[in-house]
Amino acid sequence: MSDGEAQSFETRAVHAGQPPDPTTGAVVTPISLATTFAQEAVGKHRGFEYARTGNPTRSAYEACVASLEGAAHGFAFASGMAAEDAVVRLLAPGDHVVVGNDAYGGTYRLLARVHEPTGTLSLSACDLRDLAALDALWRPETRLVWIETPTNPMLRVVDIAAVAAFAHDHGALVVVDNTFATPYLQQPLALGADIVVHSATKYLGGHSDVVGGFVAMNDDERAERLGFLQNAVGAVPSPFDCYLALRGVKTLALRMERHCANARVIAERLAAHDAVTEVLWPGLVGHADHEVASRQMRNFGGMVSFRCAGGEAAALEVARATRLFTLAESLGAVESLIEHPARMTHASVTGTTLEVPNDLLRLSVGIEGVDDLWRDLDQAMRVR
Ligand code: P1T
Repeated sequence: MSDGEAQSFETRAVHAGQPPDPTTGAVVTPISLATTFAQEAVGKHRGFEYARTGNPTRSAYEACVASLEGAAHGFAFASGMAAEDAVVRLLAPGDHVVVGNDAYGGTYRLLARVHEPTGTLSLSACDLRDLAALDALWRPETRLVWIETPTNPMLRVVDIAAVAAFAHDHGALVVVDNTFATPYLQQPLALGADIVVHSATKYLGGHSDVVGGFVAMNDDERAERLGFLQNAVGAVPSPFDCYLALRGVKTLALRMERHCANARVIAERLAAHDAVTEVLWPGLVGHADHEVASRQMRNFGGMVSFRCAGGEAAALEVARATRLFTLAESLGAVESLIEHPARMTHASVTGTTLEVPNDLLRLSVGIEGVDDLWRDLDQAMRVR
């Protein structure tokens, strides 16, 4: 390979930020537990001083995920919410934020119930697929548009390039929560977004064994401020968390391929099932945002939501009756999960414009054998 030639996503996932350990030759990035690092003279050190500020395991992980997002800078956090909170702290008091009206309940809660009451920001929500709606609630002090795409849990797809063009024309930044798509399926910075956030707890980690968050961006000045906030506020992940997340990221491309393939089969079979009134998966040709998704994503992801004939009671019964699909919050790991957003992950948005239908079930389709997964869902939908 010639020097300037870009390495593939798969190669960077395995190698970016992870050369063999210079001391021992270990091919796996060591879990570096030291909280402090010796200095030869005051201020003379090898890049690390104190582990909240920087840690070698975290640096490797940050370099790897930044590379996967096509970002110059990456910052790891103790959770997705901590990552989001750090981004919100980039705002000045009185700034106006627009968030999509379908987003993770915790994101809305952070914006509306933590930051808005203290005056950090004022908040509006709208369907970000509708630029006229965005225009209608735009204010002179609008500084940030918060996109989640695909959305949680309705699997709507927002046109990142279109919203970024609008926001930039009007002097605002664009954040994309890339948790559902992952950098393997979608590259928000290349599409014009300014900042990418992740719940690394999901596909990046990929194995339901680490809670984490991530922020990636290109702008040097903004990155310096974000790095300051990461250190000053201190919601950093442990070295072991960083090791687990980095280990997960190595197989991201392989896992996403299988998640997407399994999700396609499940979505198509659900669409043909008489206990189901609507299937929400952007890969279906009939999905309202299929065209945008085909343009901005490599594939359509492993999350499938569907609405049950028979309303909430039927949905709760299906959620109770699956065996292989574990009834649990979260998503994005190798094992399949099912949940009822209205009562579980999105209970905090009940009564707001982000409320979700109560006959909706959300599947995180794992990497198991797809026929086993289908048999499980099919038997659960028969138990009525
Ligand atoms: O749970 P945490 O790592 O703090 O990440 C929060 C978060 C941020 N963004 C999106 C799109 C998310 O889905 C989440 C967390 N979501 C769930 C726990 C869930 O089951 O939907």
